[in-house]
Amino acid sequence: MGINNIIKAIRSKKSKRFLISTHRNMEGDAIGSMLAMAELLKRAGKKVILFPPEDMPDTYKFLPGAAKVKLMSNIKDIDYDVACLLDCTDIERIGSVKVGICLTRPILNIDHHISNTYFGSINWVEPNMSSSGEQIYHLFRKMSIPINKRVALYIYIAMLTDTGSFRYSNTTADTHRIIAELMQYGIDAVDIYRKVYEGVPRSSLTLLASALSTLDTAKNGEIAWVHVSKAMLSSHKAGIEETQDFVNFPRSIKGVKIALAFREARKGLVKVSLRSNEGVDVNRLAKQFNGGGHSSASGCVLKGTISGAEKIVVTSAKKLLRNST
Ligand SMILES: [Mn+2]
Repeated sequence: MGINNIIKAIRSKKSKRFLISTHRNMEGDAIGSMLAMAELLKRAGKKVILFPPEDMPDTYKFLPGAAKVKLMSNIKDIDYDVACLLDCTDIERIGSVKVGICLTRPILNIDHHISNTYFGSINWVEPNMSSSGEQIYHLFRKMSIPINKRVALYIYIAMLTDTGSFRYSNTTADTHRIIAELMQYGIDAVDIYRKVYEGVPRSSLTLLASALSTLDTAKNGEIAWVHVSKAMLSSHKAGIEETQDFVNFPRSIKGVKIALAFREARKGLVKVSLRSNEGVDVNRLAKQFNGGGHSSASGCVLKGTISGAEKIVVTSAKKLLRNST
């Protein structure tokens, strides 16, 4: 089992210094898992080097220990024994900090994406778990390291955000059991919800209004999508990170099986978010375009224009629905 091999690697006397990293565009799971893993390793008597692919996003700066999540200035020549990569489908997802990872040293790959490429020297992949944070919870329990309020908060944030506040299909009975347990450490769910999801800039809402006006559908309303162009971003003075959840709006329409959001990251590069209802496997769709993720939530990147990307992905989405009914 993956978890046992991970524990063995952590306990090994030869492994003293651990480097921890995660994917770019860090969200709640990436950040929560990284901080929780750092606590676990420290309490197991290890030295920890936090090695994030970017600076801490503003939303999560309220977390204790947030100040330590900073992109290092010299990402090369980092001295460590074992690298621990969290919530990453493949090693490319850590972005430019990859140059700091020495491929001859062990890599622990802890992830919950079905599309994981098993890039590590030790791989622990749990597609049935809600989040990498949930995996770290099991590490604490299995290693008999007590959880405290701070760790409970990190894991709570990871599970809250990756399940879309316990709405997505990765929300299981185990998810709720673990959350109930974490709340006993004094988690203030109302306060966290407000900090993570609200307090959005005005620009996010005006941009959303404009994105919603691009709503289009196909196949009798079973496929629905919106887009955000570079021009829309600049006219609302908004950043692309403010559009991460936009795909949930077409997804919420009655009868929609596949929802898409096309976001122009820069000229000639379109990020596509794919979501599904009723068990449709959009990971298969994302894979056709060298992307991946989970069966009900995936992503891919296409070169070209937004309208070009819409045409080709919607055509494939229609085919997927035709073949799955
Ligand atoms: Mn995750």
